[in-house]
Amino acid sequence: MRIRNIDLSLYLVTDRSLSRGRSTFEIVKAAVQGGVTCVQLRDKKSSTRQFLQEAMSLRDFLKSLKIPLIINDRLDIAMAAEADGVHLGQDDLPLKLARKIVKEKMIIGISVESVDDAVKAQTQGADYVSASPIYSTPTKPDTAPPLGLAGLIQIRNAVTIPLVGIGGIHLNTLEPVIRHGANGIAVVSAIVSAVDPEAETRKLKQAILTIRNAESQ
Ligand code: TZP
Ligand code: MG
Repeated sequence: MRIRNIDLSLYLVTDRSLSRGRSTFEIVKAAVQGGVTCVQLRDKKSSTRQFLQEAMSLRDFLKSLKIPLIINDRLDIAMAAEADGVHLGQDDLPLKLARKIVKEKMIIGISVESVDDAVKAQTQGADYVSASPIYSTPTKPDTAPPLGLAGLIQIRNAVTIPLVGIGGIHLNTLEPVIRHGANGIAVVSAIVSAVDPEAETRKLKQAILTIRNAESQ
């Protein structure tokens, strides 16, 4: 069932190949202890069955904690696992069709690489957009050119739905992303490749809260 008012403050995107031999479940558990507010299962390598299995065990774990589970790319797996949502890229199942299938029962997030993408996503009923990538990142070499902070600001000014930044965001680069209006940051390597994912998550979360507190003074 869809969790309303999704908190995107610190959004973990998983990647087993960058997890230093640790399982995705182990990383998610540590990240939850550290304070992530949303988890996306992203798996480009597993079979459908393995992907589904992982989605189901994460769903069982996260449900009791009321942390939303979003499935990357695969609406079928999101539905079968009864996840909270699906995250679609510009080359995945079109948002309009995904919305037609799930109606209002599921969160749909969209990766956007331009103002036009963002406006279209909002018009077609996306629940949030991720501006992608903010900075270039070795985690995903095949991205569009980085938006930078200038691109992020343009997207922020163009849409009212929640927005996260993704790509090259870690402890030393997150501040301007939050200051320029992102509702949160989505990270892969900052958490999954950390020597201590729980401690790193805690630092990221604290940094976000500190920036927000300073802004509300
Ligand atoms: N989409 C755009 S950039 C990216 C994805 C999945 C990877 C972000 O990884 P990192 O390690 O946080 O830079
Ligand atoms: Mg995709």
